[in-house]
Amino acid sequence: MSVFDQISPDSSIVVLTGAGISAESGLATFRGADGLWEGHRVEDVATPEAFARDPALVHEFYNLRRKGVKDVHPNDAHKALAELEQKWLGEVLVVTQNIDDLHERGGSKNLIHMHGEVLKAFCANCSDGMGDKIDCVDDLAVEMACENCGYAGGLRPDIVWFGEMPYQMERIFEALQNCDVFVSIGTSGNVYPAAGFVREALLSGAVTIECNLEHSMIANDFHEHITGPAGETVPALVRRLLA
Ligand code: BJW
Repeated sequence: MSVFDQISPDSSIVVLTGAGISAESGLATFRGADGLWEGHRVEDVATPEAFARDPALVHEFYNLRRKGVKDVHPNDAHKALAELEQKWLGEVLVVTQNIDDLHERGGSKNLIHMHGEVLKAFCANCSDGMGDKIDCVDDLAVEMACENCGYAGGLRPDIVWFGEMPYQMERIFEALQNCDVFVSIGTSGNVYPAAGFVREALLSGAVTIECNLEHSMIANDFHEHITGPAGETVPALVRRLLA
């Protein structure tokens, strides 16, 4: 019996996405051959300590990423997930680790950006990052003053760095505890808590499916592996679920 025979058409689906889903849109992944930025590992730039030590370098990293996002478009995998959300009888929640806006532009509505959004910012001097965010389409710089408190140097991209708490964890864990199907797309399973979501879904009795170019670090936790580029495998998976 295939795992697909166990999925009823009104079941709850949680989809976790990572950098691999945006790769075919032209955005680099973190840990592939092209995963370094100017010789820095993401772990050395994406931390509050790195921002305190060299804010100009961290701003440069995210200014380039912001420019990159504006030049790319959602691919067939993003669009297929939006179609699934529209047509599926049960709930479909997409939890993305990505800071780009390709899921929203692809049409997804029930979406959580657990690691933040590069097109938003907040002032660390007058906000804890949980409240109102500022739209941020242009470059950020150290000398820019916050419009709210007037302090220069506090503005930072709305990114969850290593050591910081990802967003909406309560809502995510509640969804995992109630899900029937967990699908992981284009993520290597290196970074927690996202890498632990599949275990949580297994505890709920969910069917777990991994779509990736290769088996991830946490591949053993999946009932089904669909190997290949997300732009092909995700539309095929959605067609199969909707059939
Ligand atoms: C394709 C494809 C194609 C390619 N089609 N597939 C020791 C043990 C356990 C945990 C820790 C530990 N020490 C520290 C920690 C915690 C730490 C952590 O996990 N560190 C690890 C390095 C070990 N985590 C944190 O600090 C997090 N916060 C936290 O834990 O708070 C406490 C807490 C406690 C309890 C509950 C809840 C919270 C915060 C993590 C923040 C991560 N931030 C980053 C950078 C910011 C965003 C940005 O700049 O963009 O987020 S790191 C970076 O990695 C980014 C990504 O979202 C994240 C995941 O990467 P992803 O998406 O998996 O990309 P890759 O490149 O790794 O993989 C791509 C995959 O796609 C590959 O598998 C390819 O094969 C595949 N692929 N092309 C299909 N076409």
